[in-house]
Amino acid sequence: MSLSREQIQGCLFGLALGDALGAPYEGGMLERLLWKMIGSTKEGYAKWTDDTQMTLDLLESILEIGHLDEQHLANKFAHSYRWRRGYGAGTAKILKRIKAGESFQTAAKAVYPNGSYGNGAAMRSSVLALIYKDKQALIEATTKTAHITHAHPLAVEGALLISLSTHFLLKQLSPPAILVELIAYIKQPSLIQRLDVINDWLTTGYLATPKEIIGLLGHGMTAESSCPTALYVAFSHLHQPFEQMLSLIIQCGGDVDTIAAMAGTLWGTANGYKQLPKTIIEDYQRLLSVAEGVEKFVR
Ligand code: R7I
Ligand code: MG
Ligand code: MG
Repeated sequence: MSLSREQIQGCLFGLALGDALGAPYEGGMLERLLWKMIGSTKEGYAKWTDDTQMTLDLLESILEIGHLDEQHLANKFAHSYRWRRGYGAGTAKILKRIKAGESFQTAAKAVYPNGSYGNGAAMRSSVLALIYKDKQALIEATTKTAHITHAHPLAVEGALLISLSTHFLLKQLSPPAILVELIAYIKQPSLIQRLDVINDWLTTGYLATPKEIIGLLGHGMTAESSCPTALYVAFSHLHQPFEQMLSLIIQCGGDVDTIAAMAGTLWGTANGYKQLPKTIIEDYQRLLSVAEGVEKFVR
């Protein structure tokens, strides 16, 4: 089954909108104050952050050379790095090392010896499901691209949660069916435990409160404390307006831009571009042209 333009644009714009509209609410007082000063273009459009930048890098790298090449992608990530995009502290250091000529394999373990378990690989992984229709190929591509900056198994499995969920949403599986599929691939106990919580909430139709979401799933910058949260919020709001889902994410606080980017990309994939808010964000034309490039590439 070929992908529709609606699905491709929905996946990419759902992510960028979640990121740009969530960014003003990320972190504590200081981060919010800083984003107030630098978070919009001179025309007044909301800016997106590292989440969208790395997603664009990933797609543009593949479109440019016609396939996935980790070194090409690592260089692209490194050259796109700007502190103003709000990168995670460990990722910023890794990207500076790569730019200075260090191999990504050693740079990825230079900050945290087992590799980062942040959500930085997961936040850029959904779009891989647009490129790789075969599940096994998608798993390999997700794992490879995650390793460039996030070698820890929790970060890799967090990325798989997002890319595989996107894959199954493109196939129009229901959230409970997707959870069954995910549980078959995930090995990290802390992720399985959270998937079980989500399964309970979804199958009983219980709508968890922000306090329960924060307590049982999390709202942090690590993969385990944000990827399951994004899954739950998206899966419980697939038939609600995007704005309602965003409002719940903002109420949960914490890593708002990234949870909204991950939930947004799932929501946009399932519902399509036309259902997304009409808000114009930074570089709207660039996003449209990358989506068009993907459409041509996968046809
Ligand atoms: O994962 P990463 O790229 O961060 C992405 C987040 C998103 O919220 C973006 O929007 C941006 O704001 O940053 O960045 P990393 O620095 O790799 O990981 C994020 C955080 O997870 C780190 O700053 C650490 O607090 C924590 N972390 C770890 N802490 C201890 N030991 C990640 N890995 C480790 C670890 O091995
Ligand atoms: Mg960000
Ligand atoms: Mg974030």
